[in-house]
Formats: sequence, C-alpha cells, structure tokens
Amino acid sequence: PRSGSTFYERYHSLEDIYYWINRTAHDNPNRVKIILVGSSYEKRPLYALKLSFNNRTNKKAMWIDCGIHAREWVSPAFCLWFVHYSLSFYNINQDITHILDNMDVYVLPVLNPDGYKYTWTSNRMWRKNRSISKTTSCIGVDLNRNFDANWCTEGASHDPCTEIYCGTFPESEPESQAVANFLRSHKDTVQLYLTIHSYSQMLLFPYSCTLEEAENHRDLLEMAQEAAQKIRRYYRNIYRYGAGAKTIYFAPGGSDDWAYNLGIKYSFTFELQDRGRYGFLLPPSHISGACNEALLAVKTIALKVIQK
Ligand code: ING
Ligand code: ZN
Repeated sequence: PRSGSTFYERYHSLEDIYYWINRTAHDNPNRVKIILVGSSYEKRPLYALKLSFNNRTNKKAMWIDCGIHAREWVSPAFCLWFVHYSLSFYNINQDITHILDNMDVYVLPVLNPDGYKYTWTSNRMWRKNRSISKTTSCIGVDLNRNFDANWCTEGASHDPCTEIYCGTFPESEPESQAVANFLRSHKDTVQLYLTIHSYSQMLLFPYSCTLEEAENHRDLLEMAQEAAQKIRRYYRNIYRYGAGAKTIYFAPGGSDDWAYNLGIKYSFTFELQDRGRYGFLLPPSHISGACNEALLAVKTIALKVIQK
C-alpha cells in the first residue's frame, strides 16, 4: 500500500471485501447485519449489509449497490467508504445522523463478484458477469441490460459477444434476479434506489430506456441538480445530470429504470470520477476525492427523500 493511505483509500480484492464485510458486521453487532441476497453465476455469495441505527417503526429505507460492472473499481470502493463513513460519523455529522435516524440503508458492495474477481486475475477491463452462453464461446451478460425495463431494445444487444449483451431473457442472470427479488420483497420500505458506476461524473435518473419523462421528472431533476451544485461548490468538480436517455445514451434493461417502474420513485445511477483521463483505471490516490463528492450527493438526495 501507498504510504499514508488508509484501507478505504485503496482497492481491494474480492476476498478482502468478503473479509471486510464479516469484520464490519462482527465489530458493529447492534448496527450492521449481513443479508445474503443471492449468489452469482459461479456461486459466490451476494452479501448486502443492512445499516439500522434504531428501531423506529415505519422507517424508510434506501438501497445502494456497487460493482455491477466489474472494471469500475471505484464503485465497490465507494460502498465501503459509505459504510465506514456511516459508522464513524453517526452522531458527529448532522446529515448522516439525520439520514440514519430516519432510514435503514442496504449496501451491496459487489453485485458482480465473478466479474470483479476476473478483473483482478485475468482482464482488468472486463465489464459483464461471467455466465457461459449456450450458442457461442463468448462469455458474460451486461447485468445493467438484464433488468425488465424495455429489455433488449435499442441500446442493448442480443449478441453474446458484445459488451452490452442483454442475456437470454429479463433477469436471466442470478445477480440481477437476486437484486430484483430483494427489492420486490422490500418495495414497501425502500424509497430510494442508488446504483454506483464509473466513469464520467454524472447523476442520472429514469428513464434510460425511453425518451419519455418520468412522472416525477421535475423532482428528480431538482434533486440531481442540487447534488451537482454542492459537488461544484464544495469540491470544485463538475457533474452533469439528467434523465439517462437524454444525457448519455439509450440503455434499456438498466436497474434504475426497473426499480423506478417497480415503484421506487427516487432512483439514480451515479457515474463517479473521472471524466476520462484515467477512466476505469482511476488511481487509488483519487479514491477519497471521488468518494467524498459522491457521498455529498448521496446525503443531499437522501435528505430530500426524507423530507417528502
Ligand atoms: N454506464 C451505464 C451503462 O450501463 C446507464 C449507463 C445508466 C445505463 C443508467 C442504464 C441506466 O452503460 C456505465 N458506465 O456503465
Ligand atoms: Zn457501469
């Protein structure tokens, strides 16, 4: 490790992250529980952490998943950062205290463990999961094209050899199915869905699968705008924001559109640092900056959802 960098300012192997999940739960038994939400194609466990700081009734909840795309390493780093920050700054930072007093938080640090492992051992630029196709020798489904939101229309592909392969049917992959099952069974409490990607510095919201506007488009736009303004003001960094299809490109089958259609009306995809200088290969020395500004955006949006 680079001298002077903490655990959270480095990237970690899948094994280290599993170890960290266990230790974090073990060290904080009153606040952190491990939930097994499913398993990957190669049978690795998909663990989420539930942060619950009190037993208030009718508490809202938010969901954050990281690492749906294997090569976007700063994304799992953000999930670890967020959990550590929550545990360290509860009762110190007013915003995170207010959020944790009013919401449970589910954090899934690595949605695509098979792909993540593969980026550490074989191909740093791998994006998809590692499922084997029956018809070709090409491997992997783009999990962010595998959800049931205008599945496999323009912006995704039926060709298993492409980076945006949608799979054989919606939720064909155990990883996307696990997240979808969990959210279906918790949709009465989960009011905010966040999924963390990199790179390009954007705060996106539905829809990515159509040019139609979400019913609460103005609300979503206002939240994203306020978050981006804060990042600009406090960190002097620029984030673009808007509906996915109009801001980047058509992308059907994405998790945020699916969660939105399920009824989770506050649903966002964050694209963290950078804007292309390092791209997916963001140096560890940039993790703290990337995570701190994303954390500010999460707090800004979560506080707004609590007010609703
Ligand atoms: N970007 C996302 C992708 O899956 C996206 C963009 C956002 C798609 C929201 C769907 C919904 O292509 C990256 N970097 O993966
Ligand atoms: Zn991505």
